[in-house]
Amino acid sequence: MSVVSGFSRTQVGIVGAGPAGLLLGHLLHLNGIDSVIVENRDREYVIDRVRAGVLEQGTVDLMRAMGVGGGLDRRGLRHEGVHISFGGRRHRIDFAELTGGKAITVYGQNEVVRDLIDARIETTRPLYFNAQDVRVSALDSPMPVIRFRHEGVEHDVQCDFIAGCDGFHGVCRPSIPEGLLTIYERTYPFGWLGILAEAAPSSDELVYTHHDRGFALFSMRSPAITRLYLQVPPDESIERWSDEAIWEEMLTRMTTADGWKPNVGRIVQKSVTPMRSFVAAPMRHGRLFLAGDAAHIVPPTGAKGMNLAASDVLVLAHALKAFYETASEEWLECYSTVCLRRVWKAQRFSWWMTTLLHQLPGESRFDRQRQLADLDYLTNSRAAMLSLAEQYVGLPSEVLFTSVGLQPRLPDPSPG
Ligand code: RFL
Ligand code: PHB
Repeated sequence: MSVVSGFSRTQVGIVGAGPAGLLLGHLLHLNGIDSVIVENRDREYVIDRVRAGVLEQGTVDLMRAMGVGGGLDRRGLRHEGVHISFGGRRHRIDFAELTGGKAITVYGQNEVVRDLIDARIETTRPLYFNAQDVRVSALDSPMPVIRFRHEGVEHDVQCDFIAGCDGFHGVCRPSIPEGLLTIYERTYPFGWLGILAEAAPSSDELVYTHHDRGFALFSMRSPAITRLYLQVPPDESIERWSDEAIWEEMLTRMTTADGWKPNVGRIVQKSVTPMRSFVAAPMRHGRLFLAGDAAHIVPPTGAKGMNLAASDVLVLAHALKAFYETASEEWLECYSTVCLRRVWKAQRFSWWMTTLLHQLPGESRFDRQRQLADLDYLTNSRAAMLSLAEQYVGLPSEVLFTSVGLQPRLPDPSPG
């Protein structure tokens, strides 16, 4: 039986403690803005979920400037390039040389979320895990409300604004009245089978492989853990894949003519993910602002999802800060427009990487030769390599760090 605990009040109610919600909460904290974060899963589940691994240069710079980059600086792996493999040969694209020193950092989303939860707890601002029956209402009034049950107690949080950071399957987007959102969607006729293996990475950088049997991706999480993906049918059952079958297929697709291949080790996690492109626009209804996967999904081939979540909340934090400091709603009004410019460029890039590298069922001989010509052009033209590099490391931010009171910081030099 639950009891009513009454009402509480906050400036910004945040639904979801993934990267978007936690980063937003901390940006607001650094600007003296109060928030309550409400998450429907438990802390371990949120941290253990295996997902993204690649952080753009701008996401790394943002976390560092926010004072939450310590783990990233100690355990993140800076990569100054990436390999594109096709026809049995690897071709390196040198990000640092092409973009004036920019790079990506491989640091698991688990670690990002763990670091942000620690930072939130240190602020002593409220963060509820395991919240049940989370609902949002009065979205187009000046005081929207988040309701939920926590440890048997009903909570009613009155907010100035609500940030819907509750991912693709959350409650915020479906709470917007029907007909107000335009949905843009594309599903792909394949998915990714992903594994984590106890094996030292055999390459210092990621390898994206185009192969007649389908796409494969070599990545990593640490000097002892390799992360690998295989293109599979979209509804593939993971039970159909024994560990031996996974390794055989990985090695068949990834081994190159010079003998490079991933190291084999014990598989400690495996799952299948469907692939879709999705945008809901506008990313705002009244006083509800959607951010991250709640508003858009990209196929993971461009490694953009978590990075887009970070750029959305940087724009949102800036808009909220401007509102509280000057009562101006100008930035809140253009939040969706500003975010969607970046979102659509990331959508285009992720779609392009996906269609460049995967086997498309039913493709014609013409399509196949065009794909190979695209790969040949990409790996031999400086202009094409630069285009990939500048998008992969991340296009410039829409909002300056200084506009949310942050100063750029150098990496933390302290060892391990
Ligand atoms: P999240 O991470 O889904 O967090 C949403 C949170 O909201 C909670 N929630 C609710 N809370 C309260 N009430 C409700 N009713 C709720 N419903 C849901 C959820 O439990 C969760 O904690 O969304 P957010 O914060 O927008 O972050 C987005 C990223 O998680 C996502 O875009 C990335 O993981 C995508 N992605 C990648 N992104 C990158 O930038 N680089 C990568 O290398 C990369 N690789 C990947 C990826 C995603 C993958 N999968 C599994 C989809 C690789 C893969 C395989
Ligand atoms: C990962 O390391 O999980 C990863 C890397 C690159 C991608 C997607 C996922 O494009």
